[in-house]
Amino acid sequence: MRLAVLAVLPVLFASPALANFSACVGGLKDAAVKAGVSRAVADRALAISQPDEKVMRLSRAQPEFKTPIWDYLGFLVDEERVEQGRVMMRRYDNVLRAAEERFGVNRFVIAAVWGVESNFGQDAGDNFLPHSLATLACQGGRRTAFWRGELIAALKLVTRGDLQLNELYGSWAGAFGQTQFIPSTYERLAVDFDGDGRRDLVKSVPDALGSTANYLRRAGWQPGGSWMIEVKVPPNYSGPTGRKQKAPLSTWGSRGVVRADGAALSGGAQAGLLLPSGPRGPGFLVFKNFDAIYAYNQAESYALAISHLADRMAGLPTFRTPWPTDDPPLSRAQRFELQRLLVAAGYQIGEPDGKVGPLTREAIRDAEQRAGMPPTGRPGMKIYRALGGR
Ligand SMILES: [Ca+2]
Repeated sequence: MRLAVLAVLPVLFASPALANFSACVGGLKDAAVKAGVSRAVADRALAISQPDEKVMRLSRAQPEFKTPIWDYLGFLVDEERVEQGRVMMRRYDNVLRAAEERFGVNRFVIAAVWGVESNFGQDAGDNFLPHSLATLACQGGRRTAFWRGELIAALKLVTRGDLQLNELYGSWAGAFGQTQFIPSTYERLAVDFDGDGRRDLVKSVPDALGSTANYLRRAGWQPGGSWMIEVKVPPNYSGPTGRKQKAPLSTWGSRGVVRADGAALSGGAQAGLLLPSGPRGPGFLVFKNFDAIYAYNQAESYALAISHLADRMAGLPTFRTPWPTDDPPLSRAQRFELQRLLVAAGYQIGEPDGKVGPLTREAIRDAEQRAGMPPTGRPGMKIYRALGGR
């Protein structure tokens, strides 16, 4: 029984902070009710006496590792996802075509967003949103109002009947459902595409796909337009680059840029040039539709992944120009196998899950040194092979 008493002590010491947290949560409930959330929903959602430690840790973590673009893309656009995407596109062919018809957005791009955001609905996150968002809203800082707004938006979805409270599970930062919308985006842009009267982006694939198409259309998607083409630039190219530095394809042609297969560029379509790994790596001309994809997650690497996955599912090949690295990226299956090999070699990195975090990186660094390689911490092909991966 002594143990039980000891275990209570830290709670007693921390009680002023917990009292503040309870007061803050009480304030959130009142604000939610004032905004139209039912008292019953607010009370049930926010029956929480202390902040979620995991969410606090994740919200404060600084990215300790700059992921090379080829690792990022290797993870998101591997053969497994391309294959699975083709299967899912066949299964939901009618829905995807209907969404393409109604919103004008290319169905391969809609499916690619679905595939990257939730692995086609299989991995939408397991954090209970009201608790995550209350934790974030009550820890102070400049984004307090944002988190409070997202919490209230989430509870409104329940009050209105779009979702059940026990369906509000997602990422620690509030993105959830098959499209990983944050609640305010859900409120604004989700559509009921299966016609059952509810906007359910958690369980309804048609609602999720229709909502993704609606989002992209509202973000400026131009029906029938391209999103990205792979190109080559002259080896010493030093001209304009950047998504926003758009020029007609014919102008890019006059600057020495050609399609990746060597064909000339012509025509007046406006595009910007991305060289994510410099002039020696693959280059991309990106169009206004790429910007619509960019809006989904505010990152060019993300928009590249969606664009490329869409192209791959549509039957286009991998990039013609290789990335400028002699240590190619691993697929998800290979990352899983790499972790298994590290465990077999005695590293304590937990159960292999294919997700490369700090523990795995540290083990890779150590294994690299033991193999006489420079310690990078990257899950690349060299250390994979050195540990016996095939
Ligand atoms: Ca529905």
